Amino acid sequence: MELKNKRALIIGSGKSGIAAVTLLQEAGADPVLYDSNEKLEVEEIRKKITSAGDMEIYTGSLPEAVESSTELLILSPGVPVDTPFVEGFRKRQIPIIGEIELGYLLERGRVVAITGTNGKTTTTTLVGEIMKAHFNKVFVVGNIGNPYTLEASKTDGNSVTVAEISSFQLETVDTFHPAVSAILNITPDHLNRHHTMENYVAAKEAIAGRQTKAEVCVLNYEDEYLRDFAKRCPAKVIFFSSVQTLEEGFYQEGDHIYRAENGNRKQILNIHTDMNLVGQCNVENVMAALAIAESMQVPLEVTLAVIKEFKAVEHRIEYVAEKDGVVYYNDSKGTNPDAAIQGIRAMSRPTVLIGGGYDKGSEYDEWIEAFGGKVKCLVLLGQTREKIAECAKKHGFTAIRMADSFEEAFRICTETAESGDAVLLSPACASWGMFSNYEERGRIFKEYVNAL
Ligand code: UMA
Repeated sequence: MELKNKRALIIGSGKSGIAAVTLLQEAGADPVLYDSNEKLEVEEIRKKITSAGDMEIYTGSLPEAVESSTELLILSPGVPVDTPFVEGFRKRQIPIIGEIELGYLLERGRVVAITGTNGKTTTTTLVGEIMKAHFNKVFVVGNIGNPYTLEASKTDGNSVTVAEISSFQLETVDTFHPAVSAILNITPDHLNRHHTMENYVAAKEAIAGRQTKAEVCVLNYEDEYLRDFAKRCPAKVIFFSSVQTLEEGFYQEGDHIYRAENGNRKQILNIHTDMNLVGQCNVENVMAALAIAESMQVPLEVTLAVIKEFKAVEHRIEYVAEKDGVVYYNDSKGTNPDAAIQGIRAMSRPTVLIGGGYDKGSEYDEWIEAFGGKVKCLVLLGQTREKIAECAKKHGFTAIRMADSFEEAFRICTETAESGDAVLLSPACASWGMFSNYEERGRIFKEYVNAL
């Protein structure tokens, strides 16, 4: 796609939108930035863009003349693709792309792309470290918080880009074509945005949409959606499984991960002595990373050395501190029930759990069932607190306390937890509405803990 002289309208003035401005300017396009939030000040947004000059920036409503002169629409990940506003552009056949596609237009090297409902950030970070140990020029981008558009123009024939990609971002890809892709798992999430599970699954599958049999797509054998997708996946599939022995692929058996290939099996690592990461979800993330690294021809000893050193990512079942015999864990990244199930499973002590937040249309039954006698008190807050409380009572769990603020929730935890217990922030909900993002929620939690 030619960007030169194109009048490109960027929707959203968050991280993604701001980064898109610079890329478009460098490519010779004429970017216009728009944010539908009327409370935002144009001049405040301008300050965030070093090269803004007198470029057009609008908030609240968009002048008709800007809409009609737009030749390319760039959506931030948080902008739903089916709003009447976006539909208007689609009807006029204006190309609509997102951050990942825009970055990819300038990509010169090889791309590894990782998606999945859970484990994306850990796997992307780990794969990024592995690639950095073997290749000279590596970029880690995408949903992880570093927009692709910030790095894409620095890529070259020898570089490797490792991209964490959300379902939101996959709705707006077109020519995006990774050398290696991975879908870690698919469980219900973001259904308020995608409306149906079919749409959500289709968005995830788009990661491999342009791949060929000469390229690799890494899939979780234990995920029914993904086992089904393997039948029609255009790339060569490498499976991993934490449950059963595979004839081909990576699998966990007992305390070890094995690689089975062409009738041979090789022991790769011990999940206790060769890994710092804990929990079944992390064994899966490591297997996906092993498959990706192998597909990128990284020597196994390089990959194993990185895995051995790798520690948990911030906000993902992160140990914070022990205070008066109570251990505090920050799992703010547990933004949906499935991720939060992994959080609770990783606890080995009686746990006071903070849950609730923004309503993404999730169901909480499986999460509550996963408490398994381990949760001594569930402290609820946010938009979803009543819905979760009702669900918990339906499952016979009544040790619930309601909090009107995060601070109050934390105070209830400190009053309830006794020496030998754990306090876990793993809310099963997004942070939006109370915080700007899950990172802020996690940081504040850690501040409260450290202030004890
Ligand atoms: N906005 C509009 N119109 C709309 C909707 C939003 O103008 O219809 C404006 C808002 O007023 C706001 C701006 O868009 O000012 C926000 O854009 P955004 O929500 O896309 O946020 P960014 O700061 O650009 O961050 C995005 C991703 N955010 C989302 O997907 C919601 C970040 O993922 C990502 O790190 C960043 O781009 C760089 O790629 C965050 C996330 O929560 C971590 N992701 C979800 C998840 O992991 O579950 C998918």
